[in-house]
Amino acid sequence: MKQAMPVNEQQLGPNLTFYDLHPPATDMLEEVTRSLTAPRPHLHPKYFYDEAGSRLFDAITTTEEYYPTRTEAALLARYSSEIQAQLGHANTIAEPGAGSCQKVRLLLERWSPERYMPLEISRDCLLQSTRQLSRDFPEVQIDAVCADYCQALSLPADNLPGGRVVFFPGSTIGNFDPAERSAFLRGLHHLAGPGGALLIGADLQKEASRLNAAYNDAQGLTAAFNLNALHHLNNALDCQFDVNNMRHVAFYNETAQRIEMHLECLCDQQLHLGHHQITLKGGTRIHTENSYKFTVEGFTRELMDAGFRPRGCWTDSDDLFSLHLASTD
Ligand code: AVJ
Repeated sequence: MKQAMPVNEQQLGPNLTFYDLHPPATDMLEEVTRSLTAPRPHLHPKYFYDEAGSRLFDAITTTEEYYPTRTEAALLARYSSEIQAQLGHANTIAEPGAGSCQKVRLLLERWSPERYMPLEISRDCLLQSTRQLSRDFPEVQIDAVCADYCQALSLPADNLPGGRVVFFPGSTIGNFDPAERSAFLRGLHHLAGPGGALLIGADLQKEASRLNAAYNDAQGLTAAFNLNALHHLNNALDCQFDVNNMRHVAFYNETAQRIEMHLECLCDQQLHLGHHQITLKGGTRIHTENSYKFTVEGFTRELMDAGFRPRGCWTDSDDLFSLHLASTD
């Protein structure tokens, strides 16, 4: 196993410990330059989530068209005890990419685990959300881990008792391409450890019209969310995107079974990337996100291929969304 780097451990409250795994600062300029000058220009979906972007995402989840968040929340509320019964003793809930730690509250209330371990790359976001959480749940020990969860899936797991439940809601798994997905699911298997389990949300395939509407809401919030990635780059790198001359494009690619989001240049765009200037021709599309849609059978198969044993699957009456429970052994 990889040798853990020195962990800065801080006691921030009676039930709140902060482990700083020093996620390496990525060179944003270098990464963005490489992806915008690639044969197919693209941007990683993480660039959506600056402060404004996180707020826009929250707003999207309240629109009529965007069904995943509320459907998953209803499934969790309805089946939490059934899921818990399948789990045996869930001593620890671990959540990669926990963000504001909102969704887990229902599980903390109903399952009363001993420990909650959010992993989150944004130090500020993690500190803020776990400070509040530790007050609201004084009986839960919170081990907040500041880490890039893609790199840290093997980390402070070692000294914790078995029976970790990894919680990965929201169909975030849909952002990964098939090959990345299988590697990532194996990482989650490792994080859950012996005697552990995975509770994961997966958005389901359905009529294209419904999917297209969910990513083209009438209020234009998804468009604003997509375009906000450019504001984020302008603010962070001063690359001078003319955002008013960029257009949100989102559609269901039925062959690949994914929503694709792009940003299309309505005219030539002169960009400043450090010392370099690049031009994106009018009509160029920057690919900003894939959101894969699954079948229950297909996703169950992927879980098995990653070494999990499926323990249960719950869907809503319209088969919009699925929650999967799988154990590591
Ligand atoms: C957070 C990745 C699950 O794919 O539906 C929402 C992001 N993008 N609207 C999704 C998103 C546009 C969302 N995930």
